[in-house]
Amino acid sequence: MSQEYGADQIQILEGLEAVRKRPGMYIGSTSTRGLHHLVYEIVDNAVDEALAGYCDSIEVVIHSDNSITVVDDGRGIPVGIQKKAGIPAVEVAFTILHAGGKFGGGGYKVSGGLHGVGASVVNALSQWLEVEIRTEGKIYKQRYEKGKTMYPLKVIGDCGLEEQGTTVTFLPDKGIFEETIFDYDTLKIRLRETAFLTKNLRIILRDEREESHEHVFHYEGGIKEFVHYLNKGKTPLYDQVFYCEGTKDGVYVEVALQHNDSYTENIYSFVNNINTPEGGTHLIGFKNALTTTLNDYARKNKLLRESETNLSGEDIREGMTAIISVKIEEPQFEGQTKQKLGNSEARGAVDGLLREQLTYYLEQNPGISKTICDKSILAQRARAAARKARDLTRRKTALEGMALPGKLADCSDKNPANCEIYIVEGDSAGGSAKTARSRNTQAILPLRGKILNVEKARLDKIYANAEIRAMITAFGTGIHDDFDLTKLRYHKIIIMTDADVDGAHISTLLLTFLYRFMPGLIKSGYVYLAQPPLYKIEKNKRVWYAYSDEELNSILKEVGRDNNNKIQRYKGLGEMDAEQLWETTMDPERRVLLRINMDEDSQSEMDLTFSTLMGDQVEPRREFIDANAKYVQNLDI
Ligand code: 1YM
Repeated sequence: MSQEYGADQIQILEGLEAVRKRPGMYIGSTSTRGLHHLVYEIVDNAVDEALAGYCDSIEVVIHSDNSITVVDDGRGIPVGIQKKAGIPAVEVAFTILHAGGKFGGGGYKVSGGLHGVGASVVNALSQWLEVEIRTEGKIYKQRYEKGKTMYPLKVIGDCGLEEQGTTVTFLPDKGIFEETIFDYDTLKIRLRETAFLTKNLRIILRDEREESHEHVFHYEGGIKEFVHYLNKGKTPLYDQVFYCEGTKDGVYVEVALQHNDSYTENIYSFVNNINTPEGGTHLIGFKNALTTTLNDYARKNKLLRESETNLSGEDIREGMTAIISVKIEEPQFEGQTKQKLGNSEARGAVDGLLREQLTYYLEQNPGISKTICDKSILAQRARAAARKARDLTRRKTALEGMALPGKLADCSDKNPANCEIYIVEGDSAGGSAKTARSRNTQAILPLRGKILNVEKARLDKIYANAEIRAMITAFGTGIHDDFDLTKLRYHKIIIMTDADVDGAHISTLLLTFLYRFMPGLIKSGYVYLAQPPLYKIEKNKRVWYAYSDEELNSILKEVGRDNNNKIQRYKGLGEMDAEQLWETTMDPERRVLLRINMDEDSQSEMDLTFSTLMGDQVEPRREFIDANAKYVQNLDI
């Protein structure tokens, strides 16, 4: 071994050692989110190969020991010696940090969060990793343990000349991750999205653990089918999804959109298949073109009179589902979280292409165009009414000096970090809760009956709704553009409803409202569900509470099933007296709270969940509830 080679090796190990020391810096976290990111990193390399036009099938397998295999049918990672490092390119890719920058030209380099350092990071964080490459009639193999090369790349057999591709198998390091069990549904959602974004690519996901599953994702229509899928639970206003694609200034652009009869806008933008939740230049180009083109069309065809003001972008986007996907050679990501596209050429490319193609589409489909314009004009009127209602609320609160809602029993402590607010269904439960609470830190806001379903109401109605206004003023944060998390008056917002179907429905309505109008509360982890017990068991003056049927059975087993038992099934919170409510559901020392999480990796799926649960189509909702029955029981949304 030459001196230089030794020095290089040391440098390599130091590189990967840094990843093992600070895994969070490279994959975001060591929670299950980070764990799943390992799979995405390897899959992304295969997707890059598909985008470059060499691979059309990717298979992902979860093995029974929770190791993962990813197989593609691309060219295979190069096995030739890389001059600078003196080792095969594949070994460079897996053992040298920042070796992600691909060699050779052509195609689009996906450089999202990790800027292509994916393979080496996954290797560093795996107990072991094996790579197999099929190329030019030979099968090559190399194994690493915790990032260290176990033997030089070797040939382990022959294969057909046409048989080519890469297989990577790895086992995440238990010493690094808090959790090493993969969740099938999490991978399913992400891989489905990837397949939608890569027309014609076939992605197969298979689970070899106890409950074996398999899904195949293959969409010839790409993002057009994605829009269709996202509008599944809704009523589209016209059948045909608008779709266009093209390349301008080196930027490949695809846009798909369709309106439905709801009032929410669902727009997702992607750069090289990476979600850009904060948007950026491509999204600005999209919004510009959409607003200008529709206003031009509406004026030209006298759908908008001269005396009337232009439609705003928001009016046109009401009830619209859209995907904007661009592929670009050297994406620049900006903003604090690096999730915002900065390349100025993307703006012009999307704007130009969409203007051209949408104008043509509107002219060819006058029926659809009129539907879109009519909907936008209605939205414009409703928005004017909503503005009035909102200004009124603002002025009122200003006049009354931020008067808190009359029904609110506030707490005396004014430090938000110590304070919690219980949103309680019904006056009677509200009454018990007010008696039961610890006045110092617990506030109670009783709501009457079912709150408004915000998925089915326009803004003006939402702002006019008394229960919703009560929540907005009690929280103190404001809403929408005025939302300010620092003004939040309670760091725990606890939804407390009956443990029955109606209660679950009310919780869902409340969560939908919070998700759509104050997502910041959920993202920051301030929203909780209280868990009232289902049963009270009494025997010889001793009392137990059970929060599920299983718990009831195990308590009965323990105390003995005989005539001395008194079992009471609680139908509602109102049946509990204040003391029982305190003991079981409100006492911070004894209660169980479910914190509501938001999976930031699959925002489109989260939107779909809410619109399916709260939308107006019965069939998709039933399918959803059937498919998720085991989760719904826990209400762990
Ligand atoms: C299951 C994971 O990594 N496939 C894959 C990776 C590469 C190539 C093909 C590839 C890329 C290029 C040329 C190029 C990578 N190569 C490298 C590096 N599947 C998986 N398939 N030839 C083959 O980009 O020019 C890194 S990834 F750097 F070694 F070339």
